Amino acid sequence: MPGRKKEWISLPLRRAGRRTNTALLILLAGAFLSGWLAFAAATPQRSTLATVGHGLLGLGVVVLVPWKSVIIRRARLIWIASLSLVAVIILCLLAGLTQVFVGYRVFAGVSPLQVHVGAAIVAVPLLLWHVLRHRTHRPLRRVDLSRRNLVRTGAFALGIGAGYAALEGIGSLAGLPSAHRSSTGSHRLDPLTRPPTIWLFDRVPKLDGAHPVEVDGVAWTPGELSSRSQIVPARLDCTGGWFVDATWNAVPVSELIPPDRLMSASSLVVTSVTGYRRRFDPRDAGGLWLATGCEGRRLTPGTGAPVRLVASNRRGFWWVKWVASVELSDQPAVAQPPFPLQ
Ligand SMILES: Nc1nc2c(c(=O)[nH]1)N[C@H]1C(S)=C(S)[C@@H](COP(=O)(O)O)O[C@H]1N2
Ligand SMILES: [Mo]
Repeated sequence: MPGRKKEWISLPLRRAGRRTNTALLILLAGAFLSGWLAFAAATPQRSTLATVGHGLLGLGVVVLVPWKSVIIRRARLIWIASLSLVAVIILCLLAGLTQVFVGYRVFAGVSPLQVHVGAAIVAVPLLLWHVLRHRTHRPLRRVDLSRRNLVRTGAFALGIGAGYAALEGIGSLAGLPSAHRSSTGSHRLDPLTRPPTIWLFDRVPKLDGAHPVEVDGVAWTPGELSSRSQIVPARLDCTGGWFVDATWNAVPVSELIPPDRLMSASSLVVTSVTGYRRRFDPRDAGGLWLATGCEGRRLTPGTGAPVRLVASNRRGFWWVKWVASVELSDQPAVAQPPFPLQ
């Protein structure tokens, strides 16, 4: 009996209401925060945790779509800003799913992950406005902590976990790119053909191949660095959604600075000729290298020639290209914006 079946499906949806909205608000805030953390985390291990959490929270938003649709259909008045919010969140979810299941592709100059992040940033003011508009609604009530509601919340969380596992399973059975992504969610590219990546507004500078690098007051030519270099395998994992495993021809920074000077500093600042810079904890100097080559070839102008930083265990934006100087500083390593601003 089709009528009955419809009733059976719509029964749980009748509960759509305040708790759906509260759950969505928590999920969206959590997704934004975990996405931010996944990028900001200094090491891949931490960003893996944040990435998995981010996926679960995002899936939670998808699961609530039927309930939220009921609420939207019931509304007497819908503001354009609220409709825009819906559109932007749908775009954000689709771009995120594309990134995971289709892989790293650039469509019309932008990657799915750039669309995902851009949509999330646009969603913030719209969501704030939407929440302020409806501020008379109390998001939480005592009944939310009733046993029955806690069980429902637990079932919801389990459902999301099961959905996540199912999607991963389908991805690997179907051999989709999701099955081969790294634990940070990035897809593999070829180290020799990857296109050069600019963080935000930086530019590839015109540099002489002999441009020296000043390390703690001592000038080194690329030739001198190259003659002291070793072969170092390291993964460059860009927050743009791709990674390369490559061997780098590089000199450990810790070999160029006396250990006692290094250890008495509060941080180590690596600055590009363009002004782009990152500040590191001196205890992490063992993972920092000055590279003049990649896969046995000299660096190309776009990928940091003549000298770029290899920051093993750090996401791509820490790998300063076109290094001008490596300096010791008495400011702590946290004294910098979490992300470069150029
Ligand atoms: N000076 C400078 N260094 C930079 C960047 C930049 O824009 N300017 N981009 C960073 C980012 S986001 C990444 S992922 C890597 C990319 O290195 P590649 O172009 O060699 O692949 O360089 C990093 N180093
Ligand atoms: Mo990056």
